[in-house]
Amino acid sequence: MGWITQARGEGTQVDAPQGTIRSYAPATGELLGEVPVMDAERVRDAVARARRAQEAWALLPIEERCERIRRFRDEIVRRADEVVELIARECGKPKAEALTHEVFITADLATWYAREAPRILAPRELDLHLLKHRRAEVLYAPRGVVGIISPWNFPFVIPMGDVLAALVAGNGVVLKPSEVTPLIALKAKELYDAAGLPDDLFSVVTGDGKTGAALIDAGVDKVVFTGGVETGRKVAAACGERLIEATMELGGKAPVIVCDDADLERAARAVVFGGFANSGQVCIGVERVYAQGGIYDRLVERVVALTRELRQGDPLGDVDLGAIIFPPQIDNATRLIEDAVSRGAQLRCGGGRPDREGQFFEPTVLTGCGHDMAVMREEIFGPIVPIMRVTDDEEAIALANDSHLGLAAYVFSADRERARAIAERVRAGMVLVNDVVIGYAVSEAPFGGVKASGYGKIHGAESLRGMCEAKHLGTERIPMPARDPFWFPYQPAMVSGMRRALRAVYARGTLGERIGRLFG
Ligand code: TXE
Repeated sequence: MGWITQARGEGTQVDAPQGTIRSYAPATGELLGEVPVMDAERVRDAVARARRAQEAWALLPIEERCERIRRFRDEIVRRADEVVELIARECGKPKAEALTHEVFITADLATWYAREAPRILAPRELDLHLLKHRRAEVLYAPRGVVGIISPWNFPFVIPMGDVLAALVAGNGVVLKPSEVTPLIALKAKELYDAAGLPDDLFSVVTGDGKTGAALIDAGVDKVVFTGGVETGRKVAAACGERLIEATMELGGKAPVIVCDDADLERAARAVVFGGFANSGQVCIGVERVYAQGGIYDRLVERVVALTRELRQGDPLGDVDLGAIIFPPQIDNATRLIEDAVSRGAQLRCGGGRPDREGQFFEPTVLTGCGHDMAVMREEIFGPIVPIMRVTDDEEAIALANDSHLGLAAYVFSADRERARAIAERVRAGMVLVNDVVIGYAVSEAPFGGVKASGYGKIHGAESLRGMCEAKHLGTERIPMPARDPFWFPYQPAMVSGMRRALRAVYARGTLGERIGRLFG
């Protein structure tokens, strides 16, 4: 395997010729392809070409843009098997996940954006409560060129969800995929071209962090970044210096709170699925479990038993777990397990690399965990489920909120009101009751975190409007005289009239104030 790794996300390939990146299959070590590390000049050229193509694209009626996006979706659906196989090879996840978690959700996002964008981005007339002589509309104009920088763990659905939203809204797009999984982005561009969309409007620039930094520096009008918190800080700072609006989709540390009245079988299966899907490399994956005393022992027993049944192996085969995509994650998992065990955690299953070729790590369950352990505080982003016993709802909520991250959280209880009450108090961008991770597949719902998990939203109406500049267009309903009473010279009559109006309209209890409250 041709990787040496320094810090997170800065893996360097020992055997790639200068100026190129080689992509390997994490499950087999097979060389899948080689791409250039594009320099700042090539990035600037891609942005300039996108900007030229965007002028005509933005002039198309939105319904026409949506129809072109449907053709792109049709091409993705038609060649789904090809995409699924490449994701499984380059990303190492099972084909079942490549299909259901990546291709299927991308097709749904394209369909929902194409159907709803004409409504969501239509000019919106405001109902004015006071300045009745005016008319106010909100117009949604495309920003220009959107720069997208994406990670290696969902190398298709994450960038494509943002590419689709940006295109539908009338923008040009330049995508810089992760250096670990560049081929999938190039496959997406191939399908885009085959669908007959404007060539330069969407392009892919391959490379590493420097290429990503060059994209921010190339004059884009918006950045959508998905990645780790530390890299996110650098990207946010670079965007801040240039006053470029950025959507930051960063790390997660999703807690699962299992109340003692929860459906044991469903909660156990949710913990195993949420903790080990994509070998745990999921930003909204289950990263810590808080189980109340009345269910703790039975839950641990069931989670361990189900984990032992998981089939791990070649992602092209009939398996549940594939390979670890990025080598540093294996060292990270080992470190977290050793730290937890040294502080008293019990290793119940897994704990190391299975006896097989490739970058695999056994699905691992730790119990008797506590917040003094790194595994309960740091993003694992690997196949480890740490379980901690808690006393009651209050302790579970306090521990769930005791994190610098707040992307997703999950609550299991037979009592929906109880679960809802807990969910409302856990700080996260998405909280699901009696389910895990599926919220990402709700195309209508805005997705994004709080605290160090980032800011801004993808998916939903928020994503489409976020790809636009909102403009208040004010026009006159009743023409005002040339000598506007509110302009120069200020007349005493205007001032005294405003003093009377202030009291008549806003002083509590007056007729005006009551009417105001009546009509909201
Ligand atoms: O991220 P990295 P990775 C998070 C997940 C995990 C991380 C894994 O929680 O922490 O992503 O992805 C480019 N200027 N999410 O390791 O290292 C780099 O080349 C500009 C959260 O790939 O942060 C790559 O393309 N770009 C998410 C991208 O940044 C730079 C869902 C990400 O790299 C750069 C999925 C720089 N200085 C994963 N340095 C969510 N919240 O939805 C690197 N890059």
